[in-house]
Amino acid sequence: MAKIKYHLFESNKEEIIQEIGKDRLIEVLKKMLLIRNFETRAESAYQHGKIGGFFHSYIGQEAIGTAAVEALGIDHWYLTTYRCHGLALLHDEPPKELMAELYGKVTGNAKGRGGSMHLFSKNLLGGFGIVGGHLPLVAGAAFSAKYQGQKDKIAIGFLGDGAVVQGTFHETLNLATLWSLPSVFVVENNQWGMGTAVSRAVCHQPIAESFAKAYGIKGYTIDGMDFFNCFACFKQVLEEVRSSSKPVLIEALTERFKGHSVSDPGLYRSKDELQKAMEKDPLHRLAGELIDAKIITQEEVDHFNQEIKQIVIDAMAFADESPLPDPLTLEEDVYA
Ligand SMILES: Cc1ncc(C[n+]2csc(CCOP(=O)(O)OP(=O)(O)O)c2C)c(N)n1
Repeated sequence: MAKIKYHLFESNKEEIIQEIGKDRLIEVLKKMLLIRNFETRAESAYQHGKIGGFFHSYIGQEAIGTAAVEALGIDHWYLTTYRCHGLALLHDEPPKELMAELYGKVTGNAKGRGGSMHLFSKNLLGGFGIVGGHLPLVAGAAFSAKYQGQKDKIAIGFLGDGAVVQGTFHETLNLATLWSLPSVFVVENNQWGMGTAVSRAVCHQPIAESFAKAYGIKGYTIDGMDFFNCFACFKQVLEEVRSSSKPVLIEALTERFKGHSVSDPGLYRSKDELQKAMEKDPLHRLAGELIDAKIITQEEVDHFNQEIKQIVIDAMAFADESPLPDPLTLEEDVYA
């Protein structure tokens, strides 16, 4: 397979550090620590039989969602896949309610009815379990913002590389372009579908640079392991979408450090490949960069990590102690 030539979005780390400032950057790091701790402990709860159904970890991909929310804010419409825990935390949903949702408890984010794949918030219209199924809804959310004259508001949808080969992806990009819908589509290319390498599933790569051309829209490739590179691109794209009211397609190059889901031992990936991927850890990278820039010390990082670990442990205790939903309420809040 020929090596793919990417044109990475250009960004300047020092300028972005200045722009975001010390206090916000520490908050950003804390958010990434929260996602990492939440995922790690929730996965162990799954293995102890506390969580049923599916569980897809966002570990390795944290910089992308974190940078998007930091650059855009949470007042836009967001939609994502089943890998949705991180985005729900970034939308300030309480870790206790999110953990309780994973445990299927009545105190959960969706009263225990949605589980791991269907977390939501006021502006996060959901995690979705059907590959590519949420993409027309991104167009719908962008349409509603435009129709209601909400000039600042855009819709942003995250998808996996596997969803690029779904009809919904192409139908949505076509319509969003035709109708000038203010939307951003972020392909989180973690190199694998369920066990199929992206090169065996998608006929053209780089994904955004190739497919954006077909729709006459802008396409960018970003380093999904580099918070600063992601942030710079999302910030620019927000202005572009607002002024052009055209969709933009982004490909974020990333890696998931776990199997596709908790039940996947990932035997299709060699130990060496995984090791190389983990050397690019976005959380360690950001922490190291903030230490180098004298924004934080290693001791402070460790201290925050301990504090955040405790938040997650408390969330697990809350979920454990919460009751299961009453079966008699099963048909409440059902719209279809
Ligand atoms: C329409 C549809 N087909 C198949 C599946 C089963 N399935 C779930 S996840 C997945 C792989 C998707 O990979 P990708 O889009 O790259 O996302 P990632 O899991 O890597 O984040 C498949 C085939 C599904 N959920 N929906």
